[in-house]
Amino acid sequence: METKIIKKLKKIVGPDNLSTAKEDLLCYSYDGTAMEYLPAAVVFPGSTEEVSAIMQLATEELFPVVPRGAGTGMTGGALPVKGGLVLAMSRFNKILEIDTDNQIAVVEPGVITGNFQDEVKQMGLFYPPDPASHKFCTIGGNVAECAGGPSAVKYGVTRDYVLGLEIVLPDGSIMNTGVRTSKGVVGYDLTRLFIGSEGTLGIITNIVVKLLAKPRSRSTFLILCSSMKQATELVSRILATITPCSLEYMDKTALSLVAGRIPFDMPPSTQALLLVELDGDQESVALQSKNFAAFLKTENNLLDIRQAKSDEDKEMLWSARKSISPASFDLKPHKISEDVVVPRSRIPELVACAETLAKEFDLPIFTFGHAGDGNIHVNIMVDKNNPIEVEKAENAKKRLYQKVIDLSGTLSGEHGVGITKSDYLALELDEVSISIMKKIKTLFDPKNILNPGKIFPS
Ligand code: 2HG
Ligand code: ZN
Repeated sequence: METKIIKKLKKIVGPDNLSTAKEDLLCYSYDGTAMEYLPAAVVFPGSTEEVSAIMQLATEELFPVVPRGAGTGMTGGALPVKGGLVLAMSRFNKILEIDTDNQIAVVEPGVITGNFQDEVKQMGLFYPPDPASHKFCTIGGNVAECAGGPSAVKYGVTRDYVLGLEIVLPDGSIMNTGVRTSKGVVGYDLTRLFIGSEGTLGIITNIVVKLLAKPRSRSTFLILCSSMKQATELVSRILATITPCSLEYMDKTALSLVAGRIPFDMPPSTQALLLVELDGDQESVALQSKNFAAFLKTENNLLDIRQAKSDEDKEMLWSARKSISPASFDLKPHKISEDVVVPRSRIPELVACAETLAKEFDLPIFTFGHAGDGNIHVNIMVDKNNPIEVEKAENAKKRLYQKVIDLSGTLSGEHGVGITKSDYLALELDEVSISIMKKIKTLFDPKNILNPGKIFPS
């Protein structure tokens, strides 16, 4: 990047809020995919006006700008694949307002999701979207990717909680979308267009979210199963009986990665398990738990059922569940992490396919995730320094994608397209949809300066 541009950027944000030092750039060169692309500079704007001035400069000088939250994304959304400027939103870290009467909050995009959840909880409120990385990821990143998590089965995903956005467009103009009310249908829904747009259309600088009343009680069960088939076939029957707030699945490998964190003993014959949580007020949770236990009694051949007796046990169970992703690197140094979704009744076919692929390609491939949504993480473990393994893993991924489409599923439930799925866009979307999406991108970003190289095949 030319020195004159660096000088102009420093003038906008102040000299302390920009770096071109290699040791700083390295920290902004990777994300949850473990791929690396070095930017030319990283900038830390402190206000919407500064973001706007940066984008005006980028439009004049035509350099790529890549917005970044905490870099926990799993498809390369925050990677500067074409170099240029990383726009780190870490100074946008304030919760600006929590309006308890109207159950809304206004937050800056760099706020850590888990911190925000804790803050509203203290006021008796609840912000449900709970990606496994909630302790490190940011709300801005969650909006950009439309993140979900275990509670999506009852409460939905980030999209269902965002009421309005302040956005800086690639030409520097500032746009406010949506409402601060619980309803609003004036004009096209530009808010939703930006949710899940992976930082390709504009830079989110302010977010209005809706909140719920905090559920007062929860009850957590582990259902131990003798096969993947047994566990996954149970999913639809559970959902026909109760509405849990979470219904998670782990195969035997996922379980073995975190078994040490689970506060119960489990028979060695456990091949898969379901983690089911019910929430609500005390009376309703007691009733739901009673009905659920009665339902489980009618299920033959379950290995066993455990119910968490204390809050500590519940925390440990969730910590075990949320540790599967980082613990997966015990198996191999890298992974292809998938977040495919199929209709719930087709999960048994999906996990069987993953098992077949593991055998056929002789790679560790395991499955876990948000079974209540049909959203299963298929992790293909690989050593990227071994080209034969990489080729096998890519072929396994291709076969998996085809199976998902054949099962009427979708390639991504929560991690987005980024660069890891862009070559497969046409497998799921028809030509007309892709062409309309490209036109939308061109409308907002005619010079292709904002997060170039994402979503669409290059
Ligand atoms: C989870 O649900 C995350 O734990 C990460 O979405 C999934 O590592 C993964 O594949
Ligand atoms: Zn997930």
